[in-house]
Amino acid sequence: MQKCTLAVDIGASSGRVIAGFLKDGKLILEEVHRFKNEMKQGESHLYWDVDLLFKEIVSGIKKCNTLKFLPQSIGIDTWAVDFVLLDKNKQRITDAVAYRDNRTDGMMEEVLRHIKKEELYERTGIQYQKFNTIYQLYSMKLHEKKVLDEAKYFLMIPDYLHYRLSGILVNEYTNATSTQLVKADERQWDEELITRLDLNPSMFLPITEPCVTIGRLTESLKKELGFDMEVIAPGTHDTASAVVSVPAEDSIYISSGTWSLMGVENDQAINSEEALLYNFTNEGGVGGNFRFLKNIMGLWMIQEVKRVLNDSHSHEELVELAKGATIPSIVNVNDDRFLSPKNMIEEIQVYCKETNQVIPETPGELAKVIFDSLVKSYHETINQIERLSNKKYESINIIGGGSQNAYINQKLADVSQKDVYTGPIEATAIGNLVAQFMAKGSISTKQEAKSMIQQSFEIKHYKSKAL
Ligand code: LFR
Repeated sequence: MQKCTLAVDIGASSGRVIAGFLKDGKLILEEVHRFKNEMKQGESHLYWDVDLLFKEIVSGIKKCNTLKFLPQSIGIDTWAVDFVLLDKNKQRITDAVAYRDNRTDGMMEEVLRHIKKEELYERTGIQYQKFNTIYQLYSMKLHEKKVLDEAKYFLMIPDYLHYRLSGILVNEYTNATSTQLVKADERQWDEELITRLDLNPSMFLPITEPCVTIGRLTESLKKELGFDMEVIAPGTHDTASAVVSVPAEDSIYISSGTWSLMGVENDQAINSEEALLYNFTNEGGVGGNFRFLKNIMGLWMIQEVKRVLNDSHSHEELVELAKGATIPSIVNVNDDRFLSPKNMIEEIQVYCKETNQVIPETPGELAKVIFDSLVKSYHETINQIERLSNKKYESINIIGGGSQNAYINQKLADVSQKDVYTGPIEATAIGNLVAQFMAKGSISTKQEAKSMIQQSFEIKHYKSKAL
């Protein structure tokens, strides 16, 4: 049996259980199990099937036996903002409602009746996104008060999955910050804010830092699996884990997947009026810094186009088709209309019609419009980052699955006139593993982690073509 560490990384469309091995200063990854994830339409809400996700995690752990891997610890990361509530018997009493559900329509306005936009930003440093946990909870306060009153424990999705593994309840820091209910300077729940919104502060647990052992497997899981292991909190927000893997010390990053999260790492939160104006966020990072970044709509738009086309084209084919298209149209990718439209193709076409631009018809044209529009948004965001942090950056690191889109990578290098480096592709799982190695002392610093990542994974370089 070979000892390993397990990272569970669940995104909006798939989840993976990945085994990590440290060998001669390098990190080696083996995918143990991959499974589908999707938003499901319930009676009244879009939701994530968290029971199924937990089953898949257990199936992944079981596969280790066949592969002769002996896991020493496990950590889970997922997307942010979504949560479940438990009652006094620690039983789940809500669905894991998905953030693209329309229950948050109008809720930001409701919350802002109790607190000024500037004050909320100053306290939390978190960007205004209509789907943040604060608005989801407020919607429950207005429409599902009974369930909310019954709730004794608030858990984000990875907290809940860690609870199912270990029986221990924690609220992990990086993901907690995405709720817009944590005080940026204190790194704890903003009880005053929570009380002012007439929510119950006692359902939030004291916040636990990442890279900390939560516990060990429950007795029943130990029996079922035939072994025990530690359950360790990584940066449970997938973006927090991904940013740990940015290979360069001082560069702009884009964590590219369903979302494009573009920003830099800072020691202090920047919650100035200008940062609010550009709607930047200061999410809590692994190791005590802040991820100063902006959510850009990301590959969600092309994933939706692909879905509407009944998956007749692969992502790689769409990238090739985009290269051959000539359509010049551009959409504002950050318009809320693209968050959860019924039909992404029609939404893009209507937008182009409304703005008197050429209407994309073919898959290649649609792909080009999306990719060019993303690059335009990245370029604007670079200018905002440099302005807000009062600093010029030489390069951009694109990490995550979306870093394989050669069309976007080259175009961004050309438009920004900066070096673009891409990889590692598995940034999130790597960051998750690094946090577990840090908890166990086999890696001591983030710098050590970065040099190990540089030695272990391919980083590609896109040079800008002279203008
Ligand atoms: C990326 C991500 C983003 C978050 C969005 C919604 O997967 O976690 O960081 O803003 O999903 O949770």
